[in-house]
Formats: sequence, C-alpha cells, structure tokens
Amino acid sequence: MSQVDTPVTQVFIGLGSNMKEPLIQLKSAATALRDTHGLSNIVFSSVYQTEPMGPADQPDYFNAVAQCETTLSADHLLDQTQLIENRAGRIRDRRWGPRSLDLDLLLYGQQIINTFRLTVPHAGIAERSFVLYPLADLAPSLDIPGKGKLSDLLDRCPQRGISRLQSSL
Ligand code: A4P
Ligand code: MG
Repeated sequence: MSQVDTPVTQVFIGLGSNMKEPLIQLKSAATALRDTHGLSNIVFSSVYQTEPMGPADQPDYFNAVAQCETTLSADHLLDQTQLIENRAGRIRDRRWGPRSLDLDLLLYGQQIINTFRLTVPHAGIAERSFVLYPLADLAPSLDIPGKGKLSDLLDRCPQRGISRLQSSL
C-alpha cells in the first residue's frame, strides 16, 4: 500500500545514541533516513557529544538533528523511524536509559499533534540543549508551535554539557 499520503511537509527529526558505537549508529541512521521512501532533501546538523539527561550512570550521548521534506503522514513517519530504531537493536527498558538509537519526531511542519502515539512538537523540545543547538544549526529563525522562537528558547538554555564534534553525517 502507498505511504505517500499528504502534501509536502518540512519535518525535523532528533537522532540520539549512547551505545554500540554511537557515531556509527548515527551514520547508519542517516543512511536509513536518506533511503526512506517519502523523505527527501535531507540535511543534517553537526553532531554533538552531550552529557546524559536522566540517569547519570550511562555514557555520554551523540546527538544530531535531521531536517527534511516528507509526503508521509506524521503517523507513517513514526512507523518508519521506529522501524529504523528496531533495526538498530533498540531495546526499551529503563526510561531515559541508554539506547543504541533514538529517533524523535521533533516538528512536523507547524502542526500541533496530541494523540496516543505522538506528541508534536516533541514534549522536551523547549528545554533540551542537545535538541535546540543542533536545530539552530539548521534553522536559526525557526518558530516552534506553542513554544516560541528558537532564538528565545536558546537564550534560556545555556550551551552546557554539550560539545560540537568535527564529524558529519
Ligand atoms: N512518542 C510520542 N511523541 C513522540 C515523538 N514526537 N517522537 C511516543 C517519537 N516518539 C513519540 O518512545 C516512547 C513512545 O513515545 C513511542 O512509542 C511513541 O509512540 P521511546 O523512543 O520508545 O522511548 P524513550 O525515547 O525512552 O522515551 P522518551 O520519554 O521519549 O525519551 P526521550 O525524550 O526520547 O529522551 N540525554 C542526552 N544527552 N541525549 C539524548 O538524546 N535521550 C533521552 C531519551 C534521555 N537522555 C538523553 C537523550
Ligand atoms: Mg524517543
């Protein structure tokens, strides 16, 4: 069945990993996103090494953000990102615990979505430095529905505990 079911929408997807060679995990995820039918014009932020939010007894994360256009509905896009997470051997146990790959749908156009499967903009988007700084690499003048201007959110979110790496995806 075709998954091409909506007009073109600009989306942002957060990538995170702190297990099983995180940089390789992010590179594989980038390839998988580039190969996903219904996603196009993908660009990636810099990669950041970030201190863990949540339990401290876990390794640093590597984080990045992808910007792309999609013809998939938000639900079908989540199906695709969860498939990519599962292929990376993602095991869901501890909340905010270590993970081989986490793909979060940060923004889906200017839509606000609240369903049993999806909260968009992503619930933590406004407070997380490991999301806001990569987002600013891609779209510094972004407006986040219900949250305000990205530049204002950055003013309230110090660049503490995250460092930009030389690697690109
Ligand atoms: N879900 C709802 N909204 C969304 C969305 N916008 N994008 C639902 C993706 N999924 C969404 O997700 C649980 C359920 O959330 C999904 O089934 C989906 O229907 P999950 O990926 O299985 O679980 P999770 O990721 O452990 O939970 P959660 O609360 O989403 O965690 P976060 O917010 O992803 O945070 N520290 C650093 N430095 N960097 C990180 O990337 N990530 C986390 C996880 C913790 N600490 C971190 C980082
Ligand atoms: Mg998640």
